[in-house]
Amino acid sequence: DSLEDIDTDIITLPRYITENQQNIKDARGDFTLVLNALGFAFKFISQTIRKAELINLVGITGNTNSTGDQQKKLDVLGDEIFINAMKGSGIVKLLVSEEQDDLIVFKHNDAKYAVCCDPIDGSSNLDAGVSVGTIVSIFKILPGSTGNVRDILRAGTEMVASCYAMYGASTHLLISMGNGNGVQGFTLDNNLGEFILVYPDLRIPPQRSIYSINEGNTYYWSDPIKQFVAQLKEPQQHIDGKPYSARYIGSMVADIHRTFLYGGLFAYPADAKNPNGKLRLLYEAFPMAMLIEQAGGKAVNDRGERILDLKPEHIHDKSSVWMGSTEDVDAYLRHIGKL
Ligand code: P6P
Repeated sequence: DSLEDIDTDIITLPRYITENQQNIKDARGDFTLVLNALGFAFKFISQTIRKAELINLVGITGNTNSTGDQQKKLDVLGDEIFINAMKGSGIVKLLVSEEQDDLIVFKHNDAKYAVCCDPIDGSSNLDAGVSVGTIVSIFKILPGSTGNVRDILRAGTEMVASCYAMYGASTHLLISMGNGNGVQGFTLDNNLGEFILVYPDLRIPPQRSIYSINEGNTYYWSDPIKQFVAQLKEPQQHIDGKPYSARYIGSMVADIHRTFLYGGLFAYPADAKNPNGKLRLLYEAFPMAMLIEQAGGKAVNDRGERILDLKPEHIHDKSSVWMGSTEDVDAYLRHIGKL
């Protein structure tokens, strides 16, 4: 593009925080440190994934790397990157990771935040070149706490922020910096090494006839869920007279990202194999529910309870989820008599 087309007034993630710190709690210092550490972790994981994909391609030709060492599983790498970035921030007291059985408490004395994450969600899809992501929820530790499980076994409404990075053709970051601050969408400019604001105050469409669910589980669903999904396939008289369209990627970040941009309904119900659902509350359902709600959508479980009102008993607790455009989630709530 020609020189005069260059936008010289771009809003980077650090600039966004600085310009909006009056309504972002703690943004005068500590919170900014956490967000900068998150930004670094996402950039590092993004670069590692692209490098790993390249290595895999080399691997296919039968060459091995110089030392011939076994390439670490990418989700272990992503987890190490994330743990070191949070430890290095100096302001995160404890960390819950999908990859770690127990929570990790850092030695920092005046650290104030608890971070829960799925470092590379959907990693099983990587070899197929499907977009994967990192999902993060952030709590402030309780007053006087020295960092323990009580800081995060709380209702989702007590989160101070949530975000996800999606490693697709580009690396996208959607973030909610506290209740009422909406959702901001950034895209990583690899040359600058900065996340640039591209979707200020992102709003999810109120309705879209797209449903996103793994129908391979149909046999194991309860009858009300079987009936609800079956009727999505019939002409929708009250909307446009057409049936819903099916879109399922099997990588939560990719399915939710599409739901943000196009609208529709994403669901992972409980079934006979997963009686509490498959998705984890602290680092999948909670952060996505906060983002969806802050963008004007809805997020409930099979019983129609608001996800953010739930409270985990263990750090890896699961929940069923129905989330996305309000009118489509409401169709489910009406079906189960909750609306
Ligand atoms: P299924 C990926 O493993 C994951 O945790 C989410 O990213 C995704 O939404 C879900 O599981 C897919 O599960 O059973 O449909 O393959």
